[in-house]
Amino acid sequence: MGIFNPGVIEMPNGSILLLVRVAEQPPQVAGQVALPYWQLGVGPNADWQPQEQWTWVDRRVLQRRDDGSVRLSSVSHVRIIEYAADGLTRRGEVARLVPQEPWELFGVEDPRVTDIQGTYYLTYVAVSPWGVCTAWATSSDGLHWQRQGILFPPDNKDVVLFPELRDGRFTALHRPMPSVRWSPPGIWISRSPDIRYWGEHYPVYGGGQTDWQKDRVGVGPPPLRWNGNWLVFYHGSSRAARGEVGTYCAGALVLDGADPRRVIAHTPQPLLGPRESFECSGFVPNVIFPTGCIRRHDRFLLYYGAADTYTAVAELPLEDISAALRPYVLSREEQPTAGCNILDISR
Ligand code: MAN
Repeated sequence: MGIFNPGVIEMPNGSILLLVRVAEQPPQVAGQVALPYWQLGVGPNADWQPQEQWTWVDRRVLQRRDDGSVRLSSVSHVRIIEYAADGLTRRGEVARLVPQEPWELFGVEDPRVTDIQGTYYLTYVAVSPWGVCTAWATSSDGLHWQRQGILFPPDNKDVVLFPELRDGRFTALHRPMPSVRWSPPGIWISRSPDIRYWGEHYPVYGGGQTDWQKDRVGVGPPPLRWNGNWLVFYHGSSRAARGEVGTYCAGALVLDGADPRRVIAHTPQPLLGPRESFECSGFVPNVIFPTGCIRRHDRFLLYYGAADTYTAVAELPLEDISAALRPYVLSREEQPTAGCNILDISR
């Protein structure tokens, strides 16, 4: 169905590894819905159930009528593809990560990789009857991964680790998704002395006041150093009619280097919105979902999923990002719910 939302590693020898999400859908059978899962140790499989018992939430998600439980319409695994140092010339597949744990039964999705002191830390979405968790794995070479279990319990995704420890602590940005909508799902920060036990939770950014990011926001690639502060590329989605997904665009935040809970600057307009045909049509049209980034002198290569179908890359000159950034003027107390319209809390 698609190959998208890539995590990126720049190897010491200069080559680039893309960890891409491969999504598959089972064949449709008339009068039935196909509910895919990964048969552990075997491969992708599906349950077929009577169509009248299920309804579509959107193209990605089905909901059971009697108890409201949900299933995905596709099941994903990760393939690791090696590219030349230009980040564009494909050499070939070098490894795979397929579901193997009970919390990965409905797929592994949206890998992000952070290099921390010479170890690669992979955070990825693990979907199962337990819900949408973020799990993690480590590697010294980007090819062989040791699974480490669940990092954040459901529902939580868009989890990235900072590449540096601060006061001896790991820092993560993540996006909890409570089922009760006090405000649109926003980006939080947490710290850990050992990456296993997390605390010091604090909301960072709730989508600002602009329409393109009013439905939800989530971090893309790991934070990058930016003039002593942190540059964070993220996605924001607009509110959509029921049954539709909305438009996903990429923006950037600058977080305070001394206190990354504080947003210093943001991009009121998207840096990158769907425009090309491969971004505007596909399994989920109008999606730009950044997940990896490497720096090349005066520009970034931003890797992203396009329309939940393709893997794409955009060159962003540093000066264009500088020009798009504006001071973030909301007080810290206002930030978490900045995307929430208090008169419209029905969603
Ligand atoms: C969710 C996830 C992503 C996906 C976007 C857009 O955030 O399922 O993997 O790319 O939606 O559909």
